[in-house]
Amino acid sequence: FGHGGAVVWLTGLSGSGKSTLARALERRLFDRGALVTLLDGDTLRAGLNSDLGFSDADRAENNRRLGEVANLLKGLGHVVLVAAVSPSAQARAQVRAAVGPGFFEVHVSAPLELCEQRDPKGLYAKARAGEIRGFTGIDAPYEAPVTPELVVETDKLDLATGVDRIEALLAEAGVF
Ligand code: GGZ
Repeated sequence: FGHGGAVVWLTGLSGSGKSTLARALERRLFDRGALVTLLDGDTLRAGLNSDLGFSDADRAENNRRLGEVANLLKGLGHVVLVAAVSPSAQARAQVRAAVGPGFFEVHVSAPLELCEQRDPKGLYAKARAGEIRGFTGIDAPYEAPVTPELVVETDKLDLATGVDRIEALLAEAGVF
């Protein structure tokens, strides 16, 4: 995939563990000498994507932009980790097509009930109270990947094992 570049796209519910996995994987790959960049959907909404909300169209545009930035960095040899809810299968398929070879879709999965228990930012509580509308898993859909490159079940695996699985996926593909 060019100079070792790849895009690892972490999709899953809010609270499923995408950011936690991505940060741990970033550290692991960095320590092994990879050029690695983490693009967190939530973080990039503060700047690049500050004009976007959570309608289907805005989420698709958010995911498209994340994909474009990831693809640019991939071309420079980065292993790009993207953590975004990315609930639309079609939006993810479009990113996959835009990136081409070297795209790895990882479903970071945990039961909704567990994500809701974790509720690190109190957003599920707000969604249940009707203070947030269109919250993924509550009153907006999440389309789980049908054929992702990998599923990491964060309710069953500890963090290190989840990171191991993604590292193994990349190693098998000859990325890093
Ligand atoms: C889903 C929302 C919403 C709604 C705010 N639905 O767990 P978090 O807090 O840190 O991650 C979620 C983040 C989702 O942004 P993404 O850019 O990853 O989403 S998407 O790919 O769908 O564009 C959550 C918070 O923003 N958040 N409102 N309505 N998540």
